[in-house]
Amino acid sequence: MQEFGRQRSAIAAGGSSTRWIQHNKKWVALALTLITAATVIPTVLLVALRPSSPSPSPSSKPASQPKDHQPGFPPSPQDEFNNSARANPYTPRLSEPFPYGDIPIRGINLGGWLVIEPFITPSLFDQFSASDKVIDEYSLCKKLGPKEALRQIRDHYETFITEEDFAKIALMGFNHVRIPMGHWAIQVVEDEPYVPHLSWEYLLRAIQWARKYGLRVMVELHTAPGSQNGWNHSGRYGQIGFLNGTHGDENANRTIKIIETMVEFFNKSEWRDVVPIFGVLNEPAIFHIETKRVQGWYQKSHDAIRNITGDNGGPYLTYHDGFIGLDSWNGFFDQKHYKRVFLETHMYLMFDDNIVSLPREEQARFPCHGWRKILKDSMKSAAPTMVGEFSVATNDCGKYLNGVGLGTRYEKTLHRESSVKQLLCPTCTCERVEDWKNWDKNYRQFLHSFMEHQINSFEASSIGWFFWTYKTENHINPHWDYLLGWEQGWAPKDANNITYKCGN
Ligand SMILES: *[C@@H]1O[C@H](CO)[C@@H](O)[C@H](O)[C@H]1NC(C)=O
Ligand SMILES: *[C@@H]1O[C@H](CO)[C@@H](O)[C@H](O)[C@H]1NC(C)=O
Ligand SMILES: *[C@@H]1O[C@H](CO)[C@@H](O)[C@H](O)[C@H]1NC(C)=O
Ligand SMILES: *[C@@H]1O[C@H](CO)[C@@H](O)[C@H](O)[C@H]1NC(C)=O
Ligand SMILES: *[C@@H]1O[C@H](CO)[C@@H](O)[C@H](O)[C@H]1NC(C)=O
Ligand SMILES: *[C@@H]1O[C@H](CO)[C@@H](O)[C@H](O)[C@H]1NC(C)=O
Ligand SMILES: CC(=O)N[C@H]1CO[C@H](CO)[C@@H](O)[C@@H]1O
Repeated sequence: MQEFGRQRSAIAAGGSSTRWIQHNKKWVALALTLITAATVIPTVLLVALRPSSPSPSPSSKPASQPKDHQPGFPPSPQDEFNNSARANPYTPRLSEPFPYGDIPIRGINLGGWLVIEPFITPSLFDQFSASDKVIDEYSLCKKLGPKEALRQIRDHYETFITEEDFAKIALMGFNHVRIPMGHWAIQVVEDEPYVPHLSWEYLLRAIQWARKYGLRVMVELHTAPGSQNGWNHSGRYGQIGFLNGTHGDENANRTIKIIETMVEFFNKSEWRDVVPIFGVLNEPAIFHIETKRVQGWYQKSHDAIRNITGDNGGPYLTYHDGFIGLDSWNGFFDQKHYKRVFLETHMYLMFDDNIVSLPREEQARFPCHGWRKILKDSMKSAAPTMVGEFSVATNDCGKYLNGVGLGTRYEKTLHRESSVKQLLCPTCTCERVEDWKNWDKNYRQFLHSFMEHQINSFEASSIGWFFWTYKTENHINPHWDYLLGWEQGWAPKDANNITYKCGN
């Protein structure tokens, strides 16, 4: 269904955005313990990760921390690891176990924050012209150089998501937040230009905010060294270098080391309750890599993680279906060996030509039968299954979704290897479809029903869902922007209380 996966990216031109949000006035009052948690622990970890390092030095601060950096960690008056908060009355306190399978995961992705995507924050890419070929986080950092990349990316981390957003996310009725991470949070090699380590500090800051509002966090590795899918959101667009090519095995081994470091950190009692799920690797493009090799790597990474946490400890692990169809995983996750593992899938309608051209009424109800059935089958025959990403897009018109100059499936102008397509429908046009201010009542109602039918269907047939994504810069891609939908009324005011249900 989603076999072409997401291919989002951008070249852009003109303009830039400055967002200053006053949110860190209270930072001065912070206890040293917090700074220890957020700075020294990762430093120790990062130092410890280096195989040659004889003894970690807890006093060294990461070089990436500039003098004027003012961490806006949430003030926690008594105990910075206080897990007594709950997100809402339907959700157990963080200190209690979350009953996966009984209470659905109701989650939101923080896309485009600690892993940058042109599709979500075009302004970072708008400073260049197409000829600069700045197309992903790799080329962005390389073009800017270490000093300027650090400045711009720190500014982005600092402003794009703040404590206010976590307060809002709790208010919206969510119980989980999925946070995509780049491998550069832990480690960069040789000539990789990514800003190292800094995103780890912001991740911990975010987890502390989540803790304050009773939200559980799924930390998720969105990029592998070498790239696991060749898409812009893997950090680097182009060839797949994970389990493929000359350095394929080396990159795969490195990815396991990075995962081990992350999991070992979150295995500690201070973090365990607020990070109950770990996404091992986002969207490996298994249709381009040998299935057996990826499955072998899934097993190896699983065993390495459980070697650290024990079979019954540590976070739940999610493994992505790799676009080969959920039923390809039937029998793979043998319950004796794979304890506490979820199969993750991403449900996008607009990458499938056949569904894109259905009438709206049928699109809105599609999740109720098509997706519901394959999820139910997967729950029965593969593993507890989770929808890690979905949106309300019904076409691929979104700005830079496929990449500038690449066209769209919707208008039948997308350039890709797979030959000429039939015109999808006589009236399919991308013109003004993203102009949300002019969407009429009927279209808004369609979006509302499409959104809630998905939610209802996922809850009836899987262990839960995460919308992709919380926000896009200046609502540039409105079908992907939950915050906009929440403000405008096509996302539920309270995710625990929806209006449109599938019926039976
Ligand atoms: C923990 O947080 C709760 C609110 O979530 C608060 O009522 C309680 O006083 C806090 N306990 C400590 C020891 O800080
Ligand atoms: C796999 O690696 C080879 C060698 O580096 C490369 O030519 C090929 O394009 C890669 N495959 C994909 C799908 O990126
Ligand atoms: C990757 O790790 C395995 C052990 O799990 C080892 O046998 C293999 O030689 C390593 N490959 C590379 C290229 O480092
Ligand atoms: C588990 O840990 C032991 C001891 O540290 C090590 O020898 C073994 O190779 C590890 N197994 C995996 C799958 O990482
Ligand atoms: C991880 O946590 C479990 C308890 O949940 C514990 O048994 C195990 O020793 C921990 N692993 C490490 C490396 O600390
Ligand atoms: C659910 O939402 C409806 C309006 O859509 C409202 O009337 C009702 O009070 C809400 N129920 C709860 C439990 O919040
Ligand atoms: C800016 C841009 O479009 N970058 C790349 C993102 O990915 C697409 C394909 O998925 C490439 O063609 C683009 O060049």
